[in-house]
Amino acid sequence: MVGKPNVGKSTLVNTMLGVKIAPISPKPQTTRKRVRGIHTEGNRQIVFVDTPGWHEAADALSEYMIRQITEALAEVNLVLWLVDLRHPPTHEDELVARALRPLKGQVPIILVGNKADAAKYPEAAMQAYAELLPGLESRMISAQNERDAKALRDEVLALLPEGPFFFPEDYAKGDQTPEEWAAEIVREEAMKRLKEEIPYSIATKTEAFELRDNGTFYIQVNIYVERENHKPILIGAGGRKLKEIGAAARKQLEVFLARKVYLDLQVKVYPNWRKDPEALRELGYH
Ligand code: GDP
Ligand code: K
Ligand code: MG
Repeated sequence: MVGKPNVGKSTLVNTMLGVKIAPISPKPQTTRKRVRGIHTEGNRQIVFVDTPGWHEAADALSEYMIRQITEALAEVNLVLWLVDLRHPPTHEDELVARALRPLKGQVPIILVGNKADAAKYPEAAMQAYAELLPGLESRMISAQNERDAKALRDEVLALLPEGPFFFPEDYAKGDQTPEEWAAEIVREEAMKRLKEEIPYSIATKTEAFELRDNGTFYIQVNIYVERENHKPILIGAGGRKLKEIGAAARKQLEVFLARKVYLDLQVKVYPNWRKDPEALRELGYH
């Protein structure tokens, strides 16, 4: 699953799997690492790989993100290239097309025009995208529409080569640990509620994840900001913003874990972590 930021890659993976395994938000660069989503159906299995959006690298974090995409492209049997039908192609779509050119003829590449539900001129947009890398099969869909996602999933199943399962039949649908997932959900809910540069400069890390005797989970997640003056923005007046983030994340985690969750969020400063390879490793981007 590749494409520029915000075209709906994570949404499509989630709809295809029927459960949420990747965070979604209206902000670009919500997805930072590649995430696998596993769909098993009888004797067939698809391992979807959701990737960050392609963009011009600006710091160590975005270099990491681009590497996540190129590494994913090197390991897959099929590419779904997502584009946003509401708008004509931009420079970032051209970057994706350029990255996919060497794969043409090596693996099937399907050009997927997404957000058809909200597009004014979907045919014209599709035409313009198709010209970036001519000769591809193409589809128009809405990633939020279950029927569209399932039809595309069936097409993918038909195009994949035969081989052994990569994951056991009873493996969970996502390949992230519960600790990673808790951190991702907190980051998603925080990103949705932050503005300007701050959503991109936060990182989250789960520090504790325990099942207590009373049957509830205690989960402690740190939220890192790059600068001291970002802290009050994240916390909000009277702690309101942080409370909102915590309540929304807790709700998602309770659905995921089917248990009551006590979520403890702590805000910390980690100066310029996005530029520091050592910090990236520490925060789980390695
Ligand atoms: P990604 O960055 O490519 O992974 O995109 P996301 O899956 O995070 O989605 C970005 C935004 O587009 C979110 O606000 C989604 O709700 C929205 N979105 C995704 N798919 C569709 C769609 O088919 N139609 C519409 N109208 N919005 C969509
Ligand atoms: K996004
Ligand atoms: Mg995404």
